Amino acid sequence: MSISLSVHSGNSIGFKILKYLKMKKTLLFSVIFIVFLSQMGYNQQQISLKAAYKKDFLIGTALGAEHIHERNEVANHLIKKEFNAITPENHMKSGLIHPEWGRYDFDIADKYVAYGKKNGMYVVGHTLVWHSQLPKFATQLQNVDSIRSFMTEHIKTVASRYAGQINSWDVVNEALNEDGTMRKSIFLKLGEGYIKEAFDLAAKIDSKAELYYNDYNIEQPAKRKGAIGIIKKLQASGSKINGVGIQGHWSINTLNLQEIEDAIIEFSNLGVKVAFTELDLTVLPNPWDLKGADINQNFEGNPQMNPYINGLPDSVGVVLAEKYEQLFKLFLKHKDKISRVTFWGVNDGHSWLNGFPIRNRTNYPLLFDRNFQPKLAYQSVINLKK
Ligand code: 9MR
Repeated sequence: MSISLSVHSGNSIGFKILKYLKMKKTLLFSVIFIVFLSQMGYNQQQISLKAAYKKDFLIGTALGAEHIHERNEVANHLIKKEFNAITPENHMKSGLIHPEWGRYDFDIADKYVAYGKKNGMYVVGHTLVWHSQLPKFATQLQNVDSIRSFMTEHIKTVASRYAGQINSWDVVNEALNEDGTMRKSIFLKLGEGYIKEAFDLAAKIDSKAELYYNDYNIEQPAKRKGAIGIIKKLQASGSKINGVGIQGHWSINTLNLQEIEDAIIEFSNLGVKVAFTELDLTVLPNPWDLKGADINQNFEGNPQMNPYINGLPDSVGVVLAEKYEQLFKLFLKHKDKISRVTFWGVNDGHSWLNGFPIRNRTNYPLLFDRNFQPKLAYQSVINLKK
């Protein structure tokens, strides 16, 4: 700024103007400096889960219809900033995508796949064969031929529609009982070989997609043994299986790191990748943790079972952060075996755990709160990489 004023005395008008302009100049520099500082702060916030863990494994989230439709700008920004992998929480399940025999509703699934592609994300297909969330007509099928034709037509139609666009399919979901035996689902009426049939068909239709077996509690020894059996049988018969998905629906009260580590090692020893596909940590009491509680008892509305309706106490937030830190430390220790860690939901408000196993509760199982703000648990996961 050039100032050309003749200054005659300290009290002259010219001097006052000069003083004023100098003040303005100082003010301008101060403003520039503050903007610079806040820009630095903003840049620091550019840290994200996906950037922090870039060299280790993918970091994913499950998307509901509201996210796929990009209805909430804040949620949308957060998803793109933090995650590089996505799973459709519900909209590729047969009950939604295949509501009637021969009729498919691909609308939201198409948008989901397009969203992943547009944002350069790893796109998971969830799931081709699952006993739950079946369309009503499928639950009524009785004879083996119609069950087989439902399963094969479903896989053919859905997998071929997205062939080349899905990075990995959860081909079969939750085929096991807790003791490691096969779950008596409608698919088991086809014999245990239905798993091989499903994997082989998926491999034939979409040769590019990685194929996973996905289940919960398979870190626990008995069920893990069952999952190892499934993987070994597929491998022995020449089927393609790339990975196993340990869902990771755990609790801050009962998290068992030793079992998780044993499972990572044992699955990886079979030559398959290990993914944590549906991670969340409930902070609420579970009916089955209460000795003597009747599981069929209706706990809805019971304040003892829903203690944090007005917010998560700091002390519990700290425990949640510690548990997440321990888990991610373990994941990092075995990063050579782990392909992806996906959270089951974007933020606490969205989590299925607000409605299960007791309806209408206020749970806090994820890294982002109901206002999409990172929690202490987020910091603890990020800090491991600093
Ligand atoms: O989070 C999903 C919830 O919105 C659905 O109501 C529920 C229906 O069974 O499925 C939930 O997701 C499940 C996932 O697809 C498979 N593993 C267990 C998940 C939690 O139930």
